Amino acid sequence: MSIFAPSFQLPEAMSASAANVDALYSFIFWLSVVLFVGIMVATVYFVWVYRKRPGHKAEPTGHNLFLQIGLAVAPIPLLVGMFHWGFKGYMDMSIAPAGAMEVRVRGFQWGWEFEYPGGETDSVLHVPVNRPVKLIMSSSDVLHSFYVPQLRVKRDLVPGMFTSLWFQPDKTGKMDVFCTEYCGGKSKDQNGNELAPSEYKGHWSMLSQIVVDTQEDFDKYIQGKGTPKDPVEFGKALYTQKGCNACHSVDGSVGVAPSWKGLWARSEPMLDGSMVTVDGNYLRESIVLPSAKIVKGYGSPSIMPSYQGLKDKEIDAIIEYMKTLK
Ligand code: HEC
Ligand SMILES: [Cu+2]
Repeated sequence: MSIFAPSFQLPEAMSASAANVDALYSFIFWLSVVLFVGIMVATVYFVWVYRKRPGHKAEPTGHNLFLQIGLAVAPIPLLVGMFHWGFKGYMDMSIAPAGAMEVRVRGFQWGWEFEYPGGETDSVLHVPVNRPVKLIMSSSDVLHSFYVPQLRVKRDLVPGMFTSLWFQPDKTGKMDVFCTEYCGGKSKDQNGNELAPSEYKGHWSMLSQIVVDTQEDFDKYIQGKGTPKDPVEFGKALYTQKGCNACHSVDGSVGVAPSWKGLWARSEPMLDGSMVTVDGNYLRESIVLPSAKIVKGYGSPSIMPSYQGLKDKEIDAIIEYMKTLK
């Protein structure tokens, strides 16, 4: 490990794009070191050379146009270059490649739940090495932030919407997952009794791990989880259990509320004249905050009650069920 490598300050890089983040980071770091040292040495030198002493009289040096313009213009290509490098890296890290394995991440006070494409869940995330993984994240309560230093990635989980992140681990091993958005804590139990300090829970205990397996070990791990509950079946059950069927049909007939048939991905006019294309974020908002966007023709305020009490998992299942109603 060289002191020129950023791993001298940061933990081991475990993904392909981490190398680029590190290269840019080192470049900016060492550029700052060179400039800092250069400016300090020059300052000390000038302070010494032009110090006040008997027999010397200060003479104003006047204005140097060449120096002034030069110093203003010289940093521009450097700064534009740094911006370009950073922006390109940011875009590469924002857009997941097609065929990435999609994992649902749910943050809550105080922990993480990961759900694999087959519906299996766990509190730690296992991923196969050398395959892109896309995380689709939501929060059940307050702001959280998913941070994995070894991957050099971080993104907020915002209540009421989905955010996403992707990475491609390039070595097997373990990484730490932190929450980097202060999300509260508690020192009392449900009955208001003071807990022992070792029992305190909060932001600091919102820790997890990513375990990068070989494809073979990953397949074994998934098989070991058994057959999970099918989210579509679960969503279908919730449709009646939660009483959505009192207003919404699934066969296309429209009563007091729009039918769920053909809802996914359709474009709809809203009361305020805007058009909305139905996606996960819109559905989530329509369920949790029905009056945020009201479908045209169904009156204002919306007669739909807010379902803030639904768990993230239930909302996801309902959305999965809606997608099947073509
Ligand atoms: C009391 C009647 C009622 C119940 C019960 C109800 N809704 Fe609604 N819902 C409405 C009405 C009216 C609208 C259209 C106005 C609006 O956008 O809020 C609507 C709109 C929606 C939309 C947006 C539809 C679109 O076409 O864009 C979704 C999604 C939705 N409801 C989901 C649900 C879910 C999930 C449940 C059950 C957990 C539920 N609703 C229960 C009345 C209801
Ligand atoms: Cu948190």
